[in-house]
Amino acid sequence: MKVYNTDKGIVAQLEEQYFLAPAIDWDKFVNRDDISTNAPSEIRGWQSITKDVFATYSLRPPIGTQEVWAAGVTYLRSRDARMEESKDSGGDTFYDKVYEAERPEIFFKSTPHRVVTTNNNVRIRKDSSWNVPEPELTLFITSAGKITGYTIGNDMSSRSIEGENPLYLPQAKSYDGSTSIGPCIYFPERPIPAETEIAIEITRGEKTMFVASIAINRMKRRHDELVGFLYRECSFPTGCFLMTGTGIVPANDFTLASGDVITITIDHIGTLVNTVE
Ligand code: DO4
Ligand code: MG
Repeated sequence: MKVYNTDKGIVAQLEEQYFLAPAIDWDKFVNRDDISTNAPSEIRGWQSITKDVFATYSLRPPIGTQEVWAAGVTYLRSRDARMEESKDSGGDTFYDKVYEAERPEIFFKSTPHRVVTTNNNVRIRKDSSWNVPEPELTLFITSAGKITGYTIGNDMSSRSIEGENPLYLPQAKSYDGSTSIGPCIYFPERPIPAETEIAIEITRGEKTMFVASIAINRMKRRHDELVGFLYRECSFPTGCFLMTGTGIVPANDFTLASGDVITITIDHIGTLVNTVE
């Protein structure tokens, strides 16, 4: 089951059928541990709409009042890229330590008002010279701490600010237009398969500037391990989102430019497309 937030209300997709609920509260609907098993029978009582009608709706970020958090240095490629970018500041040693440590890196990424979705613009900071997207499988976790859903996340990042000093991480990561999630939340009956692939393409005009993919089983940490740390001393009354870190970082000579189109696809979930403002 996939659930979309639209200008007309919540749309649920069951296989190839679409159903609209104009007046259901997003937070209440998504924050339930039994959503994948019990919601489909309720949804079949909603208003049935065609795929063509759904295509005329405007998608909103699939978020209500939830916070977005992010895990970092969960893949080897991320560890190596951060070590390179921060070696002049002496910050490189933090990254190999956190990759091996019991406690993962988890940071606050975004309040809902900073979140955009597919077909919206993402932003790069005006005071940053080196910028990349980070394509990340993103978990939806209920207030009870159960991972029930998955979406696609783009953890837009300033490598120049983060590389200057690891203490600048919040400025490198959290700013208007730095967070894209969507296009839907995918609520499967079983956890997403370990072989699930994340793929990214960055185009500039007609030219493909970067293309890469990675399977989520290349991640060093388990999803429940990350959630366990996040929920240790934080409560989330309506659930929350957790980006699980990137395994894809472009080479050091690449930086995003205004007009670039970032396309991220994750098996089973769909495609998230954003243009850099
Ligand atoms: O430590 C810096 C951020 C790491 C990150 O965002 C990632 O690995 O995805
Ligand atoms: Mg990241």
